[in-house]
Amino acid sequence: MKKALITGVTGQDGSYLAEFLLEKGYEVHGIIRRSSSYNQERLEDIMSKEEAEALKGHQRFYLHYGDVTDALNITKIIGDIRPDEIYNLAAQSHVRVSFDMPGYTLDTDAKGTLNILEAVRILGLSEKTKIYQASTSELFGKVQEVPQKETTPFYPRSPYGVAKLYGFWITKNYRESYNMFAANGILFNHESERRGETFVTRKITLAAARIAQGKQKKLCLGNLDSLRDWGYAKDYVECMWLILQHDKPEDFVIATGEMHSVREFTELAFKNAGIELKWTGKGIEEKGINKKTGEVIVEVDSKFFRPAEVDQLLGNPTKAKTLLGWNPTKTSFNELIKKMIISDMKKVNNEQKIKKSFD
Ligand code: NAP
Ligand code: F7E
Repeated sequence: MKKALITGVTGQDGSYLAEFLLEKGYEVHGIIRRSSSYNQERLEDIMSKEEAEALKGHQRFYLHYGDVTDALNITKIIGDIRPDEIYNLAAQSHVRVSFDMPGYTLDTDAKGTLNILEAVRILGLSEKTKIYQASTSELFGKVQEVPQKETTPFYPRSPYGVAKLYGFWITKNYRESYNMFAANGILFNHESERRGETFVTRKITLAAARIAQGKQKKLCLGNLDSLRDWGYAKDYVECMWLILQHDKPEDFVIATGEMHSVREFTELAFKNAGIELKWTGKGIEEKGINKKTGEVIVEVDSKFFRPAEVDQLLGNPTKAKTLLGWNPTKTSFNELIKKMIISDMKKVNNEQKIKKSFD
């Protein structure tokens, strides 16, 4: 049985990847941070299935306390497990927050990656353990070419992007220096029902569901003109695995090849929640109005603007399609929004029920 170790297992991608690898028959180990509040919500499906399996003596999912900034702890965990594959997904992954916490973002996203590579090397696991590094389209930042592919020069625009740039190059450097199977997936934005609530897509789908159910009056957003290549997270974790199954370690752009604006995402999300929007005004004065009621339900607030913005991202997934046989458009843009809205409509509805039972 192959063993995989996932850092960032409590996150959006980590939880989907753990499910995917368990389905493939792996023994899966995840690193979780000690927290004063509950942080395993996204793992609940796995945990309930695993509880039953553990009772039958078939446990295949294990959690370990750790933090990628703690090199000793990471080395101990890797040494104990001796995994066949490591997926390094742990990160301070919020671009806006990286401007507020550049030092912490550096420690986790850059030094954390080094800690994993170095642990594998000093433990003598370089020939056994393959490493996947969660690189990002934020490396392209102020884009030097449209669409972006594996050879497009990088120009990161945030402390997050710059820290991830180190992660990218140190992964490549360990591959070239020590002959390790270490590969970067340069993933463009990918979203889902499990997306963190402060990323723009989830912020929009949750607000649309709340506004549709009369639980919120207004949604305030930043740059509506921003353009992103948005895919579905569940499709993207398959690619992480495919990258490590390829016959040699290489870096891959993972994207849909389609680009949409934040405005377009907002419009479609509200439409799926049963509200038709019309736009008036320009720039900071732009507003989204409920066509039926005339109420202003979307506004622009400059507090969501970034010190430096990435205006547009569009990936070219040809290499992944050709060499890995990956299908970038398994879930369309419309389907992605529909899935998120259906899930958030249910969530908001349940919130009401839960609240009522306490009244
Ligand atoms: P996410 O939901 O924010 O999850 C991040 C995970 O990292 C969480 O499990 C978090 O733990 C953990 N973490 C944070 N700091 C840590 C530390 N110091 N030590 C150990 N664990 C730590 O992110 P995601 O969307 O799943 O993304 C997964 C990875 O892909 C990240 O590296 C991200 O930068 C990268 N990426 C994401 C996208 C995207 O569009 N989603 C695109 C390209 C690249 P807690 O739950 O305890 O906070
Ligand atoms: O912003 C604009 C914002 O925070 C997308 C991370 O997973 O993908 C993600 O980074 C765009 C930006 O994601 C709001 O200015 C407008 O242009 O959802 P986001 P991101 O910054 O693209 C990359 C690939 C990663 O690697 C990261 O880990 O939307 N925007 N209004 C807003 N963004 C937010 N968050 N909130 C707003 O109100």
